[in-house]
Parts: sequence; C-alpha cells; structure tokens
Amino acid sequence: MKTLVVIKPDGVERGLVGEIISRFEKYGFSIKAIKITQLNRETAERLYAVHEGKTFFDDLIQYVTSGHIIPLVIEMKDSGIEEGIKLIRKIVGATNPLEAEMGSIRGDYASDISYNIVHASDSEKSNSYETPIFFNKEEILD
Ligand code: FUP
Repeated sequence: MKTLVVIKPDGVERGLVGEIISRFEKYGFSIKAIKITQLNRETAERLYAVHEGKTFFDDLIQYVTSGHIIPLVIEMKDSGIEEGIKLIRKIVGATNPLEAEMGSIRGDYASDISYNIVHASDSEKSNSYETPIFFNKEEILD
C-alpha cells in the first residue's frame, strides 16, 4: 500500500522533519515521493474541504498555508491499504495531542490541536482524494 503523509509547517519549522521520517522508516515504510512546498489558500481549502464551515476552518487554513510543508507518499509493501493507514494513524497519534499516546509523533511533540505537526490520510478514499493534490502519477515511484 501507498499513502499520503504531510509534515505541516510547525513540524518543518521546529526541525522535526528527520525525526518524523525516521519514525516511519523504522516501522518499515519507505519513501516513494517527497517534496518541499507551500500551500496557497485555494489548495489548502481543497485539502480540508470536509472541514469547511467548521469553527476552526479559517484558523486551520491560515496555519497550513503559513510555512513550508513536506508531503510524502510512503509505502508498506505487502500491507493492505486499511492496515497500513491504521498503522500510520497509530504512529501519528490522535488528532488532539492531549489524547495522543506517548510514543506517537503528536503525543511526543504536539501540545495543541491546531498545531499537530503531521497530516495523514485517514482512509483509502481520503488518500485517493488527497495524494493528487500534491503529486502527479509520474512523481510517485514504484
Ligand atoms: P487528522 O486526520 O488527525 O489530521 O484530523 P482531522 O482531519 O479531523 O482534522 C484536520 C485538522 O483540523 C487537524 F489536524 C487540526 C484541525 N482541527 C482543529 O483545529 N480543531 C478540531 O476540533 C479538529 C481539527
């Protein structure tokens, strides 16, 4: 399986890029696409379209467009998409860092739900929607 992970502006600014990638690698994921970029408002709104209208939406868009981000496609060979995404969500930790387990990325490094370091697609459907926002097919290696 292959799926999308995005290191958000606070992860990049705090110098956690190596640490975050290393955690996925240690679990057996390998990188199949990677870049550094910055989201404009329109693309950020597309990425978070499911949250449009919610109280935190404007702050979320403001934050995710505020700095450089690192989208990655990571692969776990011989794993199904549902299992792989479940494992990634465990490595990342719960959305609210106060609920994220110690040992997860958010549990160890985040303290505020608005600045939670990493985004990871949470289903096959969201991955199919989100990955093309960052990468075209040719950029994702086999
Ligand atoms: P996740 O899939 O864990 O990144 O979380 P969601 O897709 O549910 O939320 C996306 C982002 O919206 C979170 F990373 C942070 C922000 N958010 C808030 O700021 N407040 C909330 O109550 C929920 C989400």
